[in-house]
Amino acid sequence: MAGRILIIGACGQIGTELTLKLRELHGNEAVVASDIREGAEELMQSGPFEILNATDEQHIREIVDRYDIKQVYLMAAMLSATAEKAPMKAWDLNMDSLFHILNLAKEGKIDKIFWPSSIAVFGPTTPKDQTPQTTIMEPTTVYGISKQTGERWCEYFYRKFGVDVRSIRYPGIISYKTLPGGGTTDYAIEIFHEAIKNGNYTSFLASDAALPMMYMDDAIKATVDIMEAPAEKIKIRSSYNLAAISFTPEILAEEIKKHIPDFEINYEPDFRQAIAESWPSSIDDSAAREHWGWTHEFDLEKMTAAMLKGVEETLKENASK
Ligand code: AKB
Repeated sequence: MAGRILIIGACGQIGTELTLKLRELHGNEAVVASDIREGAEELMQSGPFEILNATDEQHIREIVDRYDIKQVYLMAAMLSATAEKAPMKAWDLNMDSLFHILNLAKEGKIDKIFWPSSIAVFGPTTPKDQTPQTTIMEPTTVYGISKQTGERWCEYFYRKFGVDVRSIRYPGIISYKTLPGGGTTDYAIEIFHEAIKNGNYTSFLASDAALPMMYMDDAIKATVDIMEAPAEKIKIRSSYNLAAISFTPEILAEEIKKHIPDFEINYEPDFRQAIAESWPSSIDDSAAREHWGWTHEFDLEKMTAAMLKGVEETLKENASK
């Protein structure tokens, strides 16, 4: 089969669901999953899989040749909280992997790239509410610095070499199939697991830490939509602001209480609170809506109901294994 898709970081929180969606859309054999370790059973069994370190340029090139890869989704990255503990490792992973893929496209070996950026590109000097697409960006985390730098390089490769690279600034992504690893927004997933298992949760963010968030189904839809849009509609080649819901731990806890009335939340903010405070509370994503027709489906109520159902089913399935 000619012109396959490669997902690097396919076993992560977003990579897993993205791979399954792309296999549903393009056929199992057309989508090659890869990661540094094996992942969920459904992903491993539904199509081709390769163990791949995203910083290993030669191995990436070998896989691109062997499978005749024409599109790459580069989902491997070290997220905000983990990156603060290993700054140079995070920088190497987040930047080297991007350069390997940008260079493959520059050489004409691949046609299209998806590379995720994040709300972490913003910093304490950025306007916090309805953060505009173009504004002050002075990120204070290693992860944010790597994503902002990546955005500049994506735009540079587009302008200079015509590389078709597309990107969105993901907010915190909420899902139940695969756990996230090392993000500041992860509390919004942990809370559902703890609410169902124990009826209480201790949040590592303060009660009023408002952050932009999105349910996984919307994030996957945005990713597929931006990649399928005609090239002329993608007018921003750094990265698009993307938004759906914004809430605080307290507001989320109130929503969960509508389903689990005895649920209790406590607050013990740790180093991740400072990261959250440096990020926007809400995002203006009108450019994505105007340019390539982005719309979201899940509000706080719909997301909470879907998460409680999904986490409960997953916990039951795991218990019966
Ligand atoms: C993180 O918290 O690091 C990520 C992100 C917002 O990019 N979820």
